This record gives sequence, C-alpha cells and structure tokens, in this order.
Amino acid sequence: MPRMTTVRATCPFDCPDACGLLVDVEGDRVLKVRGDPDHPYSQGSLCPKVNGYERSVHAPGRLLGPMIRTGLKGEGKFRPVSWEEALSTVAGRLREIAATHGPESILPYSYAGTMGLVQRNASHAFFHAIGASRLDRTICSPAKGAGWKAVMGDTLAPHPDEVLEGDLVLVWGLNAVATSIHFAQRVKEARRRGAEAWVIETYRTPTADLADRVLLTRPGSDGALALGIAHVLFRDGLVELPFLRDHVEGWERWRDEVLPECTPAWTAGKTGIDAAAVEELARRYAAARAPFIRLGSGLSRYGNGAMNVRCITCLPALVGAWAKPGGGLLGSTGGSGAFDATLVTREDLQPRPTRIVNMNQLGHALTELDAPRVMALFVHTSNPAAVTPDQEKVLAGLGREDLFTVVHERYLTDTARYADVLLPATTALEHDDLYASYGQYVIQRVAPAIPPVGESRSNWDLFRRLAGAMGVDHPFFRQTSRDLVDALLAKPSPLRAGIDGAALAEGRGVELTLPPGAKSTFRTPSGKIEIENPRHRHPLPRWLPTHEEDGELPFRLVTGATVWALNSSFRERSELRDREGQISLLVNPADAAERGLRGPRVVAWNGLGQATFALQVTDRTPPGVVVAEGVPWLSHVRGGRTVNALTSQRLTDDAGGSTFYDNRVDLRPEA
Ligand SMILES: Nc1nc2c(c(=O)[nH]1)N[C@H]1C(S)=C(S)[C@@H](COP(=O)(O)OP(=O)(O)OC[C@H]3O[C@@H](n4cnc5c(=O)[nH]c(N)nc54)[C@H](O)[C@@H]3O)O[C@H]1N2
Ligand SMILES: Nc1nc2c(c(=O)[nH]1)N[C@H]1C(S)=C(S)[C@@H](COP(=O)(O)OP(=O)(O)OC[C@H]3O[C@@H](n4cnc5c(=O)[nH]c(N)nc54)[C@H](O)[C@@H]3O)O[C@H]1N2
Ligand code: SF4
Ligand SMILES: [Mo]
Repeated sequence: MPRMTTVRATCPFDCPDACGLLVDVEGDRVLKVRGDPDHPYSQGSLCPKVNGYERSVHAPGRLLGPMIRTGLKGEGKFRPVSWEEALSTVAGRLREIAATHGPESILPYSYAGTMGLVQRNASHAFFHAIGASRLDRTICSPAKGAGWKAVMGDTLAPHPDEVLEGDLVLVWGLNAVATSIHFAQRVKEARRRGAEAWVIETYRTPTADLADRVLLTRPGSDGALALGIAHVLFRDGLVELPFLRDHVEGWERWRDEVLPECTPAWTAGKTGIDAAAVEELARRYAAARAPFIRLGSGLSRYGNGAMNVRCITCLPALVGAWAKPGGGLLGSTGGSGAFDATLVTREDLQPRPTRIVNMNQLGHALTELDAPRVMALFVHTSNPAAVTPDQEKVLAGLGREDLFTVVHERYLTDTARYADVLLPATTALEHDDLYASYGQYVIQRVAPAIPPVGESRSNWDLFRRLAGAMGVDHPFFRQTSRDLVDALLAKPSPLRAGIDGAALAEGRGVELTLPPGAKSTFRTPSGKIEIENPRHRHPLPRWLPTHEEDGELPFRLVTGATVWALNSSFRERSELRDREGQISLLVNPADAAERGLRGPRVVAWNGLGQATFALQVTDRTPPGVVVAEGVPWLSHVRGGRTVNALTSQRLTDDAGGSTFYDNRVDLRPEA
C-alpha cells in the first residue's frame, strides 16, 4: 500500500490570489487539495472551486489519451490513437499546410488556463520557430495596463496588505467576493479596524454587500466619475499642492483645460450618479488619511477602457496618497518584472517577423482574414468557443471543413469538440512550473505532485516533441520544463534579491522584496507622475465615450464573473454546476415588466446573436442594465449559445483589449 504524503503547490488558475495549496497524495492519486496555512498571502483558505480540486484532476470526463475526429466538427466523436500517430498526423498536416499556404496560415491560440510561466508560454518558441502567425494575447485587460502605464509608467503597485492601513477603501469595478477572495477578506479586516469601504459598480454584486456605500455607475462611465471627483478636489482646494508641485507633471493644464467642464452635474449626466454623491465621495477621498483604491478590470473592457483607467489613476496623485502608508492604487502586481518570460517565449527564434492576429478577433481571423487564410488552428490552455467574443463567428470558423484544428485539453470542452486531433493535457499537479501573481507578491516553484494522469502530457512536453517531429532542431527544445524553471530563476531581478532561496527550493510560497518606497518611486520617463503624457495621442486625460454610448438597443449588457467557475474552467464539475444553478440574466423589475417578462426564461439578442437565460428579476441591477454572470460551456445551456454570442470583436481605445462589457441587447420571453 502506498503511503499518503503531502506536497506543496500553487493554484495555477488565472486568479490574482495565486493561493498556496497542500496536496495529499497516495501513489498516483490526489486524495485532497487544501489550503497551505504557511502561504504568505492566502494563509490556508481557498475558494470553493479549488478546495476539492482533486475532483477536477480525477474528473470522470478527463481526457486520458490522444484522439482523432470521426464525427462532424463540433459533434465530439473521436477514436483513440497512439501519441506516435497523433504527433505524426499533426506534424505532417502542419508541414503540408505551411508548404501550400505559407507558415503564417498556422495560428496558435492560447491564454491563461494555467498561469505557470513555463507551461502557459510553452508553445510560443515552437510557433515562432516555424514562422506561424503570432497571437496578440489581449483577451483579459491590457487596456487596464495601458491606462495605468500612461500615468505611472513602470511604477511598482502597492502591496495588497497596505489596504489594512487604509482608512478609506474604494473597490472599483472588482467583484472581489468572486474573483479575489483574499482581498475581500482584507477589506473586511480593514473595516474591522475602522476603515470605510465604497464599492463602485454597475450592479449590486455580492461584493457590494461588504461595503458601507455603493455607487452604481452607468457601464463604461467611470472616467467621467474620476474627472468629476478631480473637478471637486481642485474647485474646493482639497488637493495636496506640495505633492503636486514636487511629483506630478501636467496637473495645472489638466485643471485649466479639461476639468472645468467636468462639474458634478456633468458627471451625473454621464454616470447616472447624483451630483451630491460625487461631491461627497470627493470630500471623503480628500479627507482620508490613507485612501486605497483597488481597481478591477471591469471598467477597462470598453471602447474607452484605457482612458477610464487613466482618469482614475490620476486621483491618488491629487491627494498625495502615494506618500501615505496605506494609500495609493492597486490595479495589478503583474508588471513587477520578477521574472523575464522572454526566456521562454523566444520571439527571437522567428525566421522573420510574422503577422499578428488579435485574439479577440478570432471569429474574423477564421472566417474573413486573408493573405494567407488561416488553415490550421492550434488551441491550448484556452477555450475560445466559450470565452471569445462574437461566438457565432468563432463557431462558424471552427466549423470550417478545410480548417485543421488541434486542441490540447484536459476535458471535452466546446472547443475540443471541434478538434481534428485532440491531445490530453496535464493539470498543474502533474507538471513542473514557476508562479508569480498579478494580485500580490508571492512566488513559488512547483514540482509535480503525481505523474501525468493517463497518457496526458504537459504543454512543454508536447511542444518540444512536436518540434522534434517537425524537424525544428534548436538546443532550446532539448531542455526539460525543470530546466526552464531553473533558467527563469537564474536570471537575477532586484525583487528577488535577498529572498529565502531555501524555502523557494523547497516549494514554499516566498514573498518578493519590495524596495522601501517602491510605490512612490515613479518609474516614468520624467520620473514624475504623468497626468500630462506628451507621448499619448490624448496628452491629457479626458472623457471618451464607450462603443455603445448611443447604441439603439435598450439595455446595456454586463457580463461579470461567477463564484462557481473561473471563466469557462471548472465546468467539468457537476457539483459546482449544481450549486451555481441555472445561468441567469439579472433584470430590473421595471425592465422585466416593460418587456412582459415573466420567466422562467428570457432570450437576450442583438445584431450578433442571441442566448437564452433563466430570468432573475431583481433590483440588484438598475433599470437599463442587465447582467449575465459566468461563462458556461455551450454544451451545458439551452440553445447551445452563451453570453459571448452577444459580445463583439470591437477593441479598447488602447492596447487592443476585449470589450466584454460594452454591449447592448434587447429582451424577449422565450417562445
Ligand atoms: N470566481 C472567479 N474568479 C475569477 C474569474 C472568474 O471568472 N470567476 N476570472 C479571473 C480572471 S480571468 C480575471 S481577469 C480576474 C479579475 O477580473 P476583474 O475583471 O478585475 O474583476 P471582476 O471581479 O471580474 O469584476 C469586474 C467587475 O466590473 C464590473 N463592471 C463592469 N463594467 C463596469 C463599469 O463600467 N464600471 C464599474 N465600476 N464596474 C464595472 C462588473 O460588474 C464586475 O463586477 O478574476 C479572476 N478570478
Ligand atoms: N462574456 C465574458 N467572456 C469572458 C470574460 C468575461 O468577463 N465575460 N472574461 C474574459 C477573461 S478576463 C479571460 S482572461 C478569458 C479567459 O479565457 P481562457 O484563458 O480560455 O480561460 P478558461 O475559460 O479558464 O479556459 C482555459 C482552458 O485551458 C485548459 N487548461 C488549463 N491548464 C492547461 C494546461 O496546462 N494545458 C492545456 N493544454 N490546457 C490547459 C482548461 O482545461 C480550460 O478548458 O475569458 C474571457 N471571457
Ligand atoms: S482560484 Fe483563486 S481563490 Fe481559488 S484557490 Fe485559486 S488562486 Fe485561490
Ligand atoms: Mo482575465
């Protein structure tokens, strides 16, 4: 009988918490995944999805061996084959397609099913080496990064624990109770210590229930709210002049040229928040000893997303919050530069620079893009049939008989159903990797807890073998994933100077060392906070409209997260689906009455498609805004179309980001 042992791991999911795990193992089975009490950030607690992750690792639907399609595209019928046959089929078809249509007719598609620096990026070097099209990986929140960067450059974000020292916390466009549970815990703790918390949202999320005050702003109007606050701060002399004079560029021009028209009444007109509440928030913000903003990505997924973030990012400068312990703004810690991922991604292996396809426009790429047409699609670590906007177009592309599609997955996802060759992938408990977080500052090196389940292979293992099968002969591909982890760790970074190397080698979560005064060391070209940014096409932050500002259809559609899944991950787990219940659309009672909706179901539609939801009539969402929480699998819902049948391929103002919340729909009862 094998004995039970316990090993450490990191939660690999695309979640800012990057929790520490303890994994109880017996032989080649994971018995239980639980929280690691020694992890500096998560301190032993996990969300309901990963507390029980052994059920995903050993799920009844886990793909155990390679398969080749026998049924129609999308039908999900396959026959088992050996790895040898699968790899030679893939290598043969890719070679043939590259020879006939050019290598740029091959398109990789991957995102963040795992956040591990090696496995997440494991295919890049291979596709670069064969000259495939490149993918612009912008589905999440690059506009948020661009908005921050326009003002703050590469300044390090404050440590999330600083919120505990804040006396005013603004949780802005973040449903922390669902998506950053350990930050939500810290907000509760800050309140216990006397802080006041405000939530700024488009609807009353579960996180709104934690707050002292909730402001509901019209979708995509947060830039106007920030401009209104700035107007009041200057108008009433509430700004911290010495800080502005010493550390901020362009504040006077902003004050004189942009802010005069951004009165509370103007703000109320744009946001729907009454002018008195704008004044009150501005005064509260100025009076706080240490105001802390935790900025989510919600408000960045609009046609004006980067500008919204940029306007908000100016606020801490006005009150000198960066100089105060517990003050400032935390959007993401992902830009810390703790590791150099280009050691894995290796764009230098390209024979020549190839074209770049924006991942939000996969539908366009598969159905319309030409010169050359996409003839091979290789998907891993993502489920585009479910998560990518303009689902009808994506499905039309995936359904093309002349498209050769390879999918590397753990489950029979909606995308996997369209594969010509379906390859089984490991979970993060079965491969080596190295993790950094985008919501805190802990890093962790992780070794496999169990061997690969069935015949599954890790991303890196797959792509190094495929390189071999395609005759790509470069020493880079002779390394193991452990070698790549070592290489990432071997390159020094100031943030890793003086960390506990022994603990890291042992597999523990280790806190990076933020230099003293990091958040007030402004890493911009001018060395100051750049409210005016001369390199930007809009040198001063200002109001920009959303794509759907004046759209024709009556309802704004917000598509937020659910507690019970992470994008389309965890949908293999029936017990989580049961706890979540039916996928609903939240509709205000007045709107439901006006549209004659009585339930149980409602159809939301627009010019792109339609999707059927359970109707949930609730005053948690204001009139004019309907909300769909979660990104389910198409195979689990009535009608086979989900919320992304209603979202568009349009991009953000900067950085080519997705605009998942910038939609309009109309509603009708299900016939
Ligand atoms: N349980 C769970 N956890 C997750 C995920 C999940 O799907 N489920 N997703 C993971 C991923 S990929 C990410 S990127 C992260 C974090 O993702 P983030 O996008 O940073 O945060 P969310 O908590 O999803 O919250 C976005 C919130 O923004 C709100 N919102 C939308 N538009 C506006 C607006 O115009 N103004 C304002 N003020 N608010 C707006 C939405 O209602 C929503 O509640 O979460 C990760 N963690
Ligand atoms: N309507 C709407 N749509 C959204 C969002 C929204 O708010 N609203 N959020 C968007 C956001 S923020 C994001 S980041 C995207 C995320 O979209 P994706 O990155 O596609 O994320 P997931 O849906 O979690 O799917 C990840 C898939 O990768 C697989 N996987 C995990 N690890 C591995 C691995 O090591 N190897 C391989 N080969 N496969 C693996 C999992 O089994 C899973 O099926 O979704 C976006 N879609
Ligand atoms: S999904 Fe997020 S909250 Fe849940 S265990 Fe993973 S990192 Fe922690
Ligand atoms: Mo994301």
